[in-house]
Amino acid sequence: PRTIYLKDYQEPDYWIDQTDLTFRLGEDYTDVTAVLQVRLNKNKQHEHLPNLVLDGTDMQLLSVSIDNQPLDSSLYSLTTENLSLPVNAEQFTATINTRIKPQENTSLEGLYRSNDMFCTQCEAEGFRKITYYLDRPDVMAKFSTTIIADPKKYPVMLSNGNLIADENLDDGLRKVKWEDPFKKPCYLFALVAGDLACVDDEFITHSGRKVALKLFTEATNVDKCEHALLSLKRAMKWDEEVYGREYDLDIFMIVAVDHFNMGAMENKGLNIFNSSCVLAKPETATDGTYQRIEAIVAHEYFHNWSGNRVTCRDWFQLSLKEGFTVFRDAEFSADMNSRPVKRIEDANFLRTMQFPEDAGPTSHPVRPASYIEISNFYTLTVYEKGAEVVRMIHNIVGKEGFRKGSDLYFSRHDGQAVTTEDFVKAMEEANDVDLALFRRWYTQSGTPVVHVSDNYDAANKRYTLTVKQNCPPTPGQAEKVPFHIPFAVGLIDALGNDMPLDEQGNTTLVLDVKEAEQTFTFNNISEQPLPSLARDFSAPVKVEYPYTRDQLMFLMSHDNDGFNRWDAGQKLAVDIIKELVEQQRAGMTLALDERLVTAYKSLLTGSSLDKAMLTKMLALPSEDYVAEECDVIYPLSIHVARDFVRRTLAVKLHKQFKTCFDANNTQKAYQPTAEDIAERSLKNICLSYLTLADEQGIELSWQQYQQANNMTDRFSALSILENAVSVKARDYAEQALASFYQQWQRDAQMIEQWLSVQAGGEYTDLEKIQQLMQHNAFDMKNPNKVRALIGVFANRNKVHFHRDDGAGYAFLADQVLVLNRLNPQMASRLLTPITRWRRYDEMRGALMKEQLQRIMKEKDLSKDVYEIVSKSLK
Ligand code: BAL
Ligand code: ZN
Repeated sequence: PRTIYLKDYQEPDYWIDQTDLTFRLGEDYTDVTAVLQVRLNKNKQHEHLPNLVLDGTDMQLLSVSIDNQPLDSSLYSLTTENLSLPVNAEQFTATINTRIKPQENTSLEGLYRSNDMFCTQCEAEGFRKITYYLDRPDVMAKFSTTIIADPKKYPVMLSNGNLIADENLDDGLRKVKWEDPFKKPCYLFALVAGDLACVDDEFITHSGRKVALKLFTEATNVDKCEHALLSLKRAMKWDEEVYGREYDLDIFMIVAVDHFNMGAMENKGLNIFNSSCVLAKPETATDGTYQRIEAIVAHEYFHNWSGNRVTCRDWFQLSLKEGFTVFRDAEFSADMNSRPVKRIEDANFLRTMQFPEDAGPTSHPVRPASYIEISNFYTLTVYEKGAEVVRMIHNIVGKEGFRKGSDLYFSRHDGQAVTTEDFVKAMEEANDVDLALFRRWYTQSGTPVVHVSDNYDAANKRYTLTVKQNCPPTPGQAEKVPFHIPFAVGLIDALGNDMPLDEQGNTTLVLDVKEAEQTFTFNNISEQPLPSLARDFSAPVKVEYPYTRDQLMFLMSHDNDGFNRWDAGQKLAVDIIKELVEQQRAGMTLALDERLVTAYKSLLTGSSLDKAMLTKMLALPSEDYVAEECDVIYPLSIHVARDFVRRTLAVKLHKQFKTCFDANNTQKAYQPTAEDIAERSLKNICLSYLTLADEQGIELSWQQYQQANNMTDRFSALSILENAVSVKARDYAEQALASFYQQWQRDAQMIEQWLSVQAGGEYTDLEKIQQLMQHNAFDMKNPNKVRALIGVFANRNKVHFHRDDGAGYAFLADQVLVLNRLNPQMASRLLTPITRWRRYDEMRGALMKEQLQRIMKEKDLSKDVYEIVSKSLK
């Protein structure tokens, strides 16, 4: 397969100004007519008129004409990837008729079927499975879409923009026409047709325009639309207030689809959502689902400006829209919920999931320099690290400066396809700052490590921090130059108070770290302070400072920065769990440092933290995060060590957990408000500890499972029981799973939950997973089901996936090979856990590598899988 390089980017030879599409949707095949108004790109030098080379795969070409003159097949050339047409005018109309088979399209790219409906997914390169086209984001055209179909089967027929015609044809078919007044790249095209119910709402924009909001779903789900519509209206208002961005069409539609590779897609005026990211009601959705929906609905809506009105020049610029939009949705969620808790969740996710990506074989910069398959670059680096890079700019220029920069960016580039460089330039020019060094965040991969040492000169009341940065080598980048790191620090005195750091009395200063080594001096520091470093996770870096365990306990109860207060607890717990891992590996009896018990006890009894924050503080670092902090990963030892800590805390602090549980077990009517979500999460974390302690805890969980008035409590209880060890708990878990299935078997999202709670269950072995794959509930062609069963097993079920004989890895490789043919995007994503083989103990590493080598031998490997496997073996 061919590698595509950013350095080779060139403008296209032709532009397309207008694209008129007609779809005849049929049960066996669909015919597509594309009428393209094509114009020579005069920005480029041409000695003669080049051929028009269009992208297209997996379809049958029926006919082509240029300016209404049919073109004989001897005059054009056709390969499996391109159609090349001769050109003899600078402007012309190309009409292309193709036939496609959405019914057979299991890749879920292009036009495909989900249950009984037609739907599309065109980003990044799915449009080329619909018709021959210049399938690249810098070609922006105005689109119209005509859909002709049987109105009995497909009473709802949607596309981008406004409905401008609707007529019944003589042959019993119906024809509708949609027109999108905004020019767009083809990746934002969408079509939906099906028997769908609609829930209506409206939003009045800041300038007084009425926008019709419509959420389409299967009729059985109309009672699950309220939260998404509420979230949408909040997002529309927030974007007006915070960014001055008003919605631009008179209609905004969302469609829920069961078969979807991603979470959702921001097609202009017609967002398509994975049903699991949009549908919710209290009986079936957990608090986590409610919050995810709020964030994703907002994310897709925000793309209308950051992505659609201003789009990407090429796919190397993906983070231009994704990093920026993730930053926007994170700020929205922070405003709607608890800001420090949102920050903790995002930073924790980045450190646990993106740091390993950045240190692994597929590590790449936020703006990659090359790819084989662009679908492989919808990564945590492009999205989440990209958002951190935007956040750092926000931190450097401040809130108002950032708004000036975004205003300039949107006004300067409205209607254009641009680059991350254009974004940085707008921020720079609007604020008169120099971001020259800062740009390295876009081009260098890897996670910088910041080593901090300090010195206190009591005689001169002077405190110095010496900051050294380095970034480990990553594929293709052996040597790095220093990053510009906004490094927020505070100094804490012996009583736990923040010390003033400058004449204005500021207690947090953002240090501009730009060199490999720098020393910062603080004057008038009256006593030896304890530093609080990278406050609010001010940069996506690892910070090394030799805190003692006692100092970490002090920070846990005194740091004024919410993120660092939480992180002190994480550091303490990681340190202790790593010590236990060593004890376990040496065959010693495990002994827990009592200080962790003391720290947890004071959290449960003496702290003034709000409930959301307290819940975060009570959660131990995940096994994945501990693994990320280990030089060599021994997954089973980590599991045993962490489990030992949980059990010990559960027994020693039983009384405190019970008191906290009772205080928060208020049995209110369900509401997904931030306050109630926090209360439930605190109650349920206490319940998980209580269940570890004794049989009474197990009874309490069983009782909660049966009596809960909402899915958050019910599912927490189920998940706790599913992972509890006693005979009684196993019995309750069996009963709960059976009744859960009985009750919810017709609800797709519930079945995904049912599969995932089992897949991650400590007592679900590989054989049970294989049985579940044969269950009616499972469907290899549905990505949500694949993620829920196989994905959760490989990523979360450490005990059974990493079993000594390597059968877990072989199983995963088998599934990747099946999906390689059905849905390559899913196949390559599923591979992730074994691509990190170098991080594991020698035995496991070798077993994982063996499976990668086996996959590599497969004859018809998709570009998606080939790219990931070949990079992992390099
Ligand atoms: N653009 C793909 C889905 C998303 O990031 O919104
Ligand atoms: Zn996005």
